Amino acid sequence: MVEKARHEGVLLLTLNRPERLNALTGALLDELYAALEEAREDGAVRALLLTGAGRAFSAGQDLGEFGEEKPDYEGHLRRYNRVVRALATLEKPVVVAVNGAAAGAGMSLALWGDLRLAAIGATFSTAFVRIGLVPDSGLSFLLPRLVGLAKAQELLYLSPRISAEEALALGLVHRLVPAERLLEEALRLAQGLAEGPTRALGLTKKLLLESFRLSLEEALDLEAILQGEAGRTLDHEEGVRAFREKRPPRFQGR
Ligand code: LHQ
Repeated sequence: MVEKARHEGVLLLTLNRPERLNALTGALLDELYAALEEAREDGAVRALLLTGAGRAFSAGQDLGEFGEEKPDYEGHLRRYNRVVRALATLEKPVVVAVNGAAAGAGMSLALWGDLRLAAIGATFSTAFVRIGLVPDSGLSFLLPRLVGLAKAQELLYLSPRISAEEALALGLVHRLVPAERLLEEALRLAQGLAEGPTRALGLTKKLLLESFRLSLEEALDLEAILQGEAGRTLDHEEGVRAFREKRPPRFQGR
């Protein structure tokens, strides 16, 4: 259900239930979580790429998973939340390639990518209110921060299905790519990041996330601490050496 492939320093994860538009089940979420934890532990993985198989990225929660049973959504959301925490706190760059429809929690997951590409023809819908639910998987946190409160209100209250072009204009994605070149472009981007100064990239990601809850004073202090850490890496030494020698750096992720 989650296909894993290695491309040098990139771990490519593909949501692979194309017959159900990669709708999310507890089992799929658990597999995704395990793969993310593996990526965290494995020093050879220096960037992650997440995409979907078939014509959708993900239709969100599999609405058929619970059958007639009254589900315990609060309990079920723990499985979503640990995936979201794993993506948000993975100190390695995450590229998301949105290959088709991203709806509900599928949209939330897509937005947790640090750099997001979409195929021309991909669509985004928050979907939650359409079925009488509230946004989850961090969407209520992330959406106003990405697009501002006014747009977040529109996307959440009215749940329009928006095009890749609109998503680009809103800043939901960073780049659009013709569908047939999406994976290739996303891999190229992820490979470039995997050859980058992994600690500096990971710590930058941490600073951005922390910035949402810190005062200016606290943010300045945290920058100083993490700059101390980045300054002690071999990659920083190499970056400065390469600059002086007027050549491209060869970062090792250490
Ligand atoms: C589906 C689904 C689906 C099952 C399409 N499940 N079959 C977290 C935890 C706790 C509580 C609940 O919520 C959450 C988070 C959430 O994610 S809630 C939001 C759940 N997702 C949705 O409400 C989205 C529903 N789907 C759609 O809006 C559309 O299907 C999208 C925009 C994804 C794709 O549209 P189309 O390309 O026009 O495809 P389609 O609508 O014709 O769907 C194709 C098939 O896939 C169809 O089945 P069928 O047997 O008729 O061919 C759909 O029923 C099925 N499908 N989404 N989430």
